[in-house]
Amino acid sequence: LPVKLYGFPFSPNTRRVLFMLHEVNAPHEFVPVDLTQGEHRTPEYLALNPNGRVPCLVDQDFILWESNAILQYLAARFPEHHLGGERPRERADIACWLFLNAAHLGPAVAHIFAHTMRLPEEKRIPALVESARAELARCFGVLEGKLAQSPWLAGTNFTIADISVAATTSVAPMLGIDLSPYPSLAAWDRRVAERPAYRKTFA
Ligand SMILES: N[C@@H](CCC(=O)N[C@@H](CS)C(=O)NCC(=O)O)C(=O)O
Repeated sequence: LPVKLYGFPFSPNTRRVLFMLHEVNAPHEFVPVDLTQGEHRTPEYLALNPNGRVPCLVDQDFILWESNAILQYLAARFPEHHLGGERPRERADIACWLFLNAAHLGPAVAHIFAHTMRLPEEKRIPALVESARAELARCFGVLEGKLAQSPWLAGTNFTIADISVAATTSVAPMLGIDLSPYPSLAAWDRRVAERPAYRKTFA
């Protein structure tokens, strides 16, 4: 049976999971949740994801939210694609990038988006944008350091670490964020974007 992905097409957190579903060729059904209409706050949706955010994955009787947890689940469910790491240290390295993304990079991007585009002008807080930009620059420096040494975040193999972080960096152009001061990161971003699964996701 196909898995169901509840999500909003323009959300990077949703796209992270769509990218993964395409990578592993998982039969899936996309169920749109329109954030602009508050569909993520309906009782029906909150019964699936009490945290009221997208995405949410439903695999028959199993419900899972938090996009990075979903990536780990799909990597384990489709092990033949080797996207979740094999050995304990490789898995731990991958988790490190997933957490960096969930805790630092993703929220910084979300703050910039909210306080430059999404919120009405009177609710925007410029100081938040400034600190989010500083946080993003710091994280980009960390990513640059790693990607100057290896082609992918977890080393020699493309993994869910790359899928996760690339979904976040994909919104950089829309937010006017330039990756070119980070040449290895920019080259990695282009490398990820050449993957057929990425093209399907971001078409
Ligand atoms: N850490 C969560 C973040 C999910 C998230 O914040 N999703 C946004 C869309 S990109 C959302 O649902 N926003 C609706 C809201 O905050 O009300 C994940 O990785 O799944």
